[in-house]
Amino acid sequence: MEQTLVILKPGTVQRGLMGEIISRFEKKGLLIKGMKMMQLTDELLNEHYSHLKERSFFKDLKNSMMSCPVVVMCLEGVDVVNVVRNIVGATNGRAAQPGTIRGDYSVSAMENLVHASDSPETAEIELTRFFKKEEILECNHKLLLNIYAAYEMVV
Ligand code: IDP
Ligand code: MG
Repeated sequence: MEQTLVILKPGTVQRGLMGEIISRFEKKGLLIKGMKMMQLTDELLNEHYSHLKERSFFKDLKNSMMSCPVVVMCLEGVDVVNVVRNIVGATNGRAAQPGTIRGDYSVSAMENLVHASDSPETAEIELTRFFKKEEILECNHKLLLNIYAAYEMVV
């Protein structure tokens, strides 16, 4: 089944929104396969945000992401990359739809609370970047009974 990386950014941790945001993913029916707190480094962020290195806000973005520990999560589900991007909403919190995490809790383009992988290919690379193999745990897919129809689950 597909997996994706979510990062609860420093803004989420500092504003006491970790529980609220984790709860949205749980209530949707997504499996949490890995979760830990960590302090991000300049080196890791140069890699993670390499697509933004020419942008004027790159240094500010890295400083923000290093301003306190973050929570990294591995979520699993059918088509989970798209499902999570829809729950998270558009990049700029001011433009994100109400009902999405960014639409409900952010008024900023940078301080938008959550990172979520943007494709299954990126998700694989990003999960390897933030988790050791043994930190992503097995769990019984019987937990998904009545969350998906049997024919939807390609385990
Ligand atoms: P995404 O997080 O929605 O996938 P990306 O374009 O991958 O958006 O950008 C990564 C992060 O860089 C964003 O989540 C946001 O924190 C920051 N960012 C992106 N565009 C801007 C901008 O125009 N101004 C300030 N920060 C930005
Ligand atoms: Mg992105």
